[in-house]
Amino acid sequence: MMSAPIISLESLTNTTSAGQLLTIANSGGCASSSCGSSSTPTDMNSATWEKIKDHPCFSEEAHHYFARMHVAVAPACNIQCNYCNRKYDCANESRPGVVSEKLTPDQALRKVIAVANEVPQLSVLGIAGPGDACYDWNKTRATFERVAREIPDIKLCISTNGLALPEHVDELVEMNISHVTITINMVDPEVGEQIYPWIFYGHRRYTGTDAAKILHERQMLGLEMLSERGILTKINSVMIPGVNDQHLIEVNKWVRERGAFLHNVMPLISDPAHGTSFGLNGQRGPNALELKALHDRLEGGVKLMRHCRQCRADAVGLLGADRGQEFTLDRIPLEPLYDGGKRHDYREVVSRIRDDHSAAKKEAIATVASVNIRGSLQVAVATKGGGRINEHFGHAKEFQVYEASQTGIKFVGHRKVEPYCHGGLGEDAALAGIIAALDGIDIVLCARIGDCPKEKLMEAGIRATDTYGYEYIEDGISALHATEFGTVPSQATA
Ligand code: CLF
Ligand code: SF4
Repeated sequence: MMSAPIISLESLTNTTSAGQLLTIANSGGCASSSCGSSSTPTDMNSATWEKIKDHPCFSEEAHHYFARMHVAVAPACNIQCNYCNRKYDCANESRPGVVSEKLTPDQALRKVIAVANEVPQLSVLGIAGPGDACYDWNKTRATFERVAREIPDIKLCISTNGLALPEHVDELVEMNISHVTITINMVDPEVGEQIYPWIFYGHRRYTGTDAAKILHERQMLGLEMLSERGILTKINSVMIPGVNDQHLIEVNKWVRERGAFLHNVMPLISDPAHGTSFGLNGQRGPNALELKALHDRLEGGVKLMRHCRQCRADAVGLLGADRGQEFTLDRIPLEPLYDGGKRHDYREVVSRIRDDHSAAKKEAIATVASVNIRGSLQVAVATKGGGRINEHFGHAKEFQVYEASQTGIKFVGHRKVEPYCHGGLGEDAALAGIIAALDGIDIVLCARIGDCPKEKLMEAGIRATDTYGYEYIEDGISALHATEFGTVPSQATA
């Protein structure tokens, strides 16, 4: 597959001049005139594609190009989850054990403007804890109203446990909040009582199965109301081995019947140091292979989200590369004025690159699917965005995992790691962690890798190559697949 000249994400996002951005785009040679998207995928209507094409969570493809930011404005919560310690962020959407910077609605507006001026990929503002965005509704509403007035094209997104959702659904529609996430961990109150010790509802505290039953009914009602009104709903479920892991198959069926758009099954992250009930009583989370096995069993139900990064409640940037610490209140201007120039120019650029990427991806997937060979290849890719194999092995903070098989090329997840390189030197301890994180991977694709880590990976049974550096991910995997399965002479893994 011939693809456009290589354009790194850095060259797009670190370039300050709009003219430079457009020059880069024009060098791509793609003649698309559509703005901000590649064409509608065949399995989706155009109205739905319009809603998700630049939402990095609702579209796996979009997460290569577009960024979200969260503002932590709604800290009050109306339930207790056994995986949550209220000192930290809401673990229904965010990474446990993290304390995010809490903001007033006015501070949030200031921060959103500062980020929008500096991060051209920004497309979505989310409120995702700590606390519950629907329960602490006045702060959620005040924040979204302020931001929508200043930056009308930003998508608004909330995450909720669902208990207080039904009473706000009509306001969500009026406020043009286009994407909602409900965390649903059970549809059976007997499973629910193992996850939720209490809820606070109608001025009363409930415990046991009574609490779980009310929560379940409110979650289902909220989901049905959102579906009736055409709001796209993602369901988050925390996979808790021995508690709800098998049960999530039932959850998937229930939410499918009620119109959910996406199901995001995330691993429980359980650590005694976080002081949660599960952490303290030894409840473990699933490993990467257990999570993948459950994802595979759920295929065929509600479309699965496999690219969630369980990000912070004050995260900023592309999903795999949090820039939140660059935009704390002490680092942003006191009264920034919104300038949409960079975001506009970035979208122009992406529309061209993305169409080229989309065509390359389609052809690569068809090529792999046409090879009549059983078995699959598990490939870990080092990327920093733009859909390319463009990160050095030693700099990678995560690897994106793809499976190449007779069904084509499928994104199946990611593995977080401590980078191998520190101050230009490789660290053996970090490499041991990376090798452990890459359990089950056949081969690593990256932009560059030195002989030393490559040999140590090989000793652990994991091959690595930079042969396909800077190619589109799917192009690289397709070429590798052909090499591995003998349709072209070997070149990649020597
Ligand atoms: Fe934020 Fe969530 Fe909206 Fe995305 S995150 S509120 S839907 S804008 Fe995304 Fe982060 Fe996963 Fe959430 S990767 S934790 S799914
Ligand atoms: Fe914690 Fe979120 Fe659960 Fe509330 S909904 S208890 S903030 S994890």
